[in-house]
Amino acid sequence: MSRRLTRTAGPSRTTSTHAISTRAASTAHRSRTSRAAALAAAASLAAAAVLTGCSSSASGPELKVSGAFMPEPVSDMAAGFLTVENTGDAADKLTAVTSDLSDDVTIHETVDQKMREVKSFDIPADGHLDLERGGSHIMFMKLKKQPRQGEKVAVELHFEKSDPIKVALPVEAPNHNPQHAKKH
Ligand SMILES: [Cu+2]
Repeated sequence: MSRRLTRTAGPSRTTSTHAISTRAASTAHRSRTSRAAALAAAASLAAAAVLTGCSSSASGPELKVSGAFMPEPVSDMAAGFLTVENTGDAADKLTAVTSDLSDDVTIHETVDQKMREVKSFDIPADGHLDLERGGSHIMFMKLKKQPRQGEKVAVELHFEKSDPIKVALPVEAPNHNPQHAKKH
């Protein structure tokens, strides 16, 4: 297998450029106010719930995907990047990604500028998972066709708890990097 590929893009002499962001591990965005509001709403709706058959206020992961893209591939493999935000009160995991583009799609982390496959990525409660250049990413091997800039690649994200989410990755320029502006 040819999975153990070293990164060749970018200046390999410098070591600090592609440091992995640790922000994903922190749970920066806590919003207790919305939970309090939800509890109040749930209390006032308790009687109504009897009529509608609703269970108590929903809890669990609440996932939303943003910032997805794929740099135009320059070989028969490609990478995908995106952010999964979890506004729910329970953690989830990204466990797999599927796509018509490839039968060999895996999720990779990057350690010491080398990437390796992982079984899953944590998506903390009130937190987010960032797949970004120089760090964790979706890996597409043995592409069935060569997507071009301006096209979209459909993928389906699979999670431990949440239902799958379909995402269309816009294909951007090979060197596209939205993270570039915010220096680490
Ligand atoms: Cu990879």
